[in-house]
Amino acid sequence: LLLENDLHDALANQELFLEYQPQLDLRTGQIKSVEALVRWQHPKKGWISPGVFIPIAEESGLIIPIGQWILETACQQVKRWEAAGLPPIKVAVNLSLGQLFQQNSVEIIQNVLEKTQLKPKYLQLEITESMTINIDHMTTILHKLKALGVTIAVDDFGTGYSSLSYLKDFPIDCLKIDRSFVQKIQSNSTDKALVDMILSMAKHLQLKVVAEGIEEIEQLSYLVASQCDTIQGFLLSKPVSPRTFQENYVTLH
Ligand code: G
Ligand code: G
Ligand code: MN
Ligand code: NA
Repeated sequence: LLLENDLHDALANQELFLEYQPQLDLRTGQIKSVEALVRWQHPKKGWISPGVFIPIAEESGLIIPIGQWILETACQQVKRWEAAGLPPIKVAVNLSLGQLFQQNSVEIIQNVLEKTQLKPKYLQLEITESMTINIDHMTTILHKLKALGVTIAVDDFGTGYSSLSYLKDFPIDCLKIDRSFVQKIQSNSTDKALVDMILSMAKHLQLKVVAEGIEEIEQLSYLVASQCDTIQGFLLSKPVSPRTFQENYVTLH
């Protein structure tokens, strides 16, 4: 409850900020996208993990203003990089269930795109399998979002307990293979089989795949050989500030 009170002030006090983790397009060898990740520098308690405060934000309803701020800041940042001379970068933003199921969620996202003047194709929204609890409602919302021109990714794919049948209903563009599978490609034959299965299924369903949590060169080599589309992980870069991304971008190309 104490942390909830602090979180309430965090937005106004500018204690929240975004970092961006680059994603490497394996076909072109270029950085064409980033994932936005929220951080909280608490004035007294120091760095607090989103793994801790996002659930608090979700339970308290603070995820609505915080989520809106995240979305707007991320879209604005892409425009800033563009103004600084970088080629177009797509930004992936994590959405919480409460954000998507709030009244007018689609209009709110549309307004952010209009306000920031970001072309919708440069925004990817990340949902999770846990959001499949109300398939009908979710399907309606996702189709409206797709109509705006944004793309949809399923985050942490394979870790939920949901049936795969939502893949028939949801207009999904991309699967993000959870890092728990990727990190054991070398050591665990079940994890390797699951990664192979996801890649094969995605190909048949014409979905893009982002493999997350790549930390070792062997994992990268395997994913290149398996024709995975995109990778994200500490091997390439940890999440960084907008300035660091911009400065390193030139070096990486
Ligand atoms: O960045 P890190 O690995 O510490 O993130 C921990 C968790 O917090 C992850 O599950 C991640 O999806 C979530 N998270 C990070 N940034 C955001 C955000 O902007 N919005 C939401 N809803 N979740 C986020
Ligand atoms: O749940 P979600 O996939 O949105 O969470 C992304 C989180 O994963 C980020 O907080 C980021 O810090 C973390 N992450 C990104 N790359 C790696 C990696 O290579 N290894 C580990 N352990 N974590 C990573
Ligand atoms: Mn994510
Ligand atoms: Na993930």
